[in-house]
Amino acid sequence: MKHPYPVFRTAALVAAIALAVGTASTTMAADQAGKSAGHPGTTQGEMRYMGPPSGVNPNAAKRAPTPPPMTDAEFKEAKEIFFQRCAGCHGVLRKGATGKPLTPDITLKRGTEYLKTFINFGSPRGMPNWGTSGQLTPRQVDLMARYLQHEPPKPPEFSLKDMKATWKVIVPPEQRPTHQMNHLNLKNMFSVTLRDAGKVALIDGDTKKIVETIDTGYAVHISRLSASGRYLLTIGRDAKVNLIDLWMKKPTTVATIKVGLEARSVETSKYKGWEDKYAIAGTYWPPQFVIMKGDTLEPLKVVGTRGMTVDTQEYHPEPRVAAIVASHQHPEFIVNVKETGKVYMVNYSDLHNLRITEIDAARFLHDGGWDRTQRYFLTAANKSNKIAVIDSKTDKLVKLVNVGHIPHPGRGANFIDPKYGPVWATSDLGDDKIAVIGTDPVHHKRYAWKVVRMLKGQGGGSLFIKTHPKSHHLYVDTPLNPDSKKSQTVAVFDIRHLDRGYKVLPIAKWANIGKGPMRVVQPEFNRAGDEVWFSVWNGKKQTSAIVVVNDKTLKLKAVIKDKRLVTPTGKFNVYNTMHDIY
Ligand code: DHE
Repeated sequence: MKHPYPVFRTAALVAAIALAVGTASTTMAADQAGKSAGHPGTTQGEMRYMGPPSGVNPNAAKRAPTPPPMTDAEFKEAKEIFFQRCAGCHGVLRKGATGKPLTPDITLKRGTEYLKTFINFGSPRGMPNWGTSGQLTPRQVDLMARYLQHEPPKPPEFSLKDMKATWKVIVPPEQRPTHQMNHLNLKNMFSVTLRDAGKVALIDGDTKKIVETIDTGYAVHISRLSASGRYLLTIGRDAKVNLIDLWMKKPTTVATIKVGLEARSVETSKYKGWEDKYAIAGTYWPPQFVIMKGDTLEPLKVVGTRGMTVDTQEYHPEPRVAAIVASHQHPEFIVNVKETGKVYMVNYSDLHNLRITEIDAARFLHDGGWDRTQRYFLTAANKSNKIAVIDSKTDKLVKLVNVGHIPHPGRGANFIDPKYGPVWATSDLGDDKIAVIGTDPVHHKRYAWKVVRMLKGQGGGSLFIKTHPKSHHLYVDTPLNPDSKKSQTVAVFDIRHLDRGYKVLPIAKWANIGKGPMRVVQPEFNRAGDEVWFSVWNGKKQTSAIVVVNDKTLKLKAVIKDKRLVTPTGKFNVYNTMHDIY
């Protein structure tokens, strides 16, 4: 056979001669002794088996060009700036996420001066103007331009063993109550993220009083409820999971674990027969998810998400785990793998023979929620400007629906459109649009999985949209809009008359908490569906509040103020979160 590369021909020839002519007796003796003459500790048999030349042409493996020099102190400073400000968009390994890839094969070709200009002035495609905005000094801009031409330093992996080393069962299941030991109306309890305090507040939805604040991971991202409603799970940005038992006399953390270095999502098993059995947490770093025991958080199975992208089918080393939901159709978790654009249907019925159905959706999967039948999962591929519709019964992609610029639904909003029947809606981060998508392929087939209306809201910078089966209002926040008139108010549409536009509710003004960069964020209904809660998210040292609006009258009902309410953001009503009502 003709060997592709001359160097290998020579090597193969030498090896063949050595094998054929070589000192047979020495070889045999060495083999019998289990040793190799030339490679101590390895038998000739192993040498022959494992040592043939590689098929990779050495010319294809290039020596990396030399990046501009940096001192250790400069490298350390640049690394800190990168992880604080840039990793969220460009990824820890700079392979590209919502921001462009910035690996040395690209940046070295651009060079220091080009990169400095980019960092200084930003770009119309979303790169902030770090220099001219004054957020980075000219010295730091130069530092970052040089840093980006070096190989990205890689944070450590986090294995099952690492997780186990952090795992604590504070109250073992056998020492926990067998029924609810407190008199709280748990179904109307709210778990509220106190972002910069590293806590959640449990707020009684009836009395509007804080029942408890509980220490959690750093900047808890979301709370989820177990199917029975007994356990509340939180996940910190630092990937710490808290399992809180709401049945204890005083709701308390009964187990904790750290599942990685950075995370955003946690969920528990909800399929019939599997309620509360498993928990799952997804991490941004390392890119993986772990399935744990539902009542102790014992880590059982870790699965990496590195792999090929759905479109160009190239390897991505850092596909972060975004939203996770529990299927109601099968014993499955539905896991959004962000940068590769895949939705994993992870069947947890047999963890030793794990079955994952990999669905190709679109890149940059982020958040999403169920349609009203809880069969179809609608999830935003945010920078692809699409909503992917997943059929959790057949485990197939139904449709990729084009919507506005950077859809950001949270879990979205389900309602009955007077003209188009059952629909689900998302607002956008990047424009003022609200896409209303038909979700009923049985009775409203011609509208199913189509944008049936494109409403116009107050503006871009929307993060969350919400309604409730008992409400005829659709609330749309705009906390990231640069205009405080929009970031401090909320738009509300009357679902019966969507073409009439929206009313604006002055939520921050109603809170009456004085000054600060107040942002009104994330509407959440109470259990009855007759009031809606908004966070007025202020600076860490300033007063924040929660404003409760009467959904029928759209009038102010209550303002929750308490010095413990530090930077409230997400709110999760126990009943609605348990039952996926939104
Ligand atoms: Fe979130 C949900 C990621 C910034 C408040 N956020 C989610 C989910 C993901 C995510 C993947 C879905 C989880 C799920 O359903 O399993 N969020 C990210 C980010 O990567 C991002 C853009 C930047 C970051 O560094 O974290 C980000 N998020 C924010 C905020 O700044 C918010 C407004 C305030 C905060 O507390 O940090 C914020 N994210 C929320 C909330 C939800 C959420 C309240 C759940 C909404 C819901 O109704 O389900």
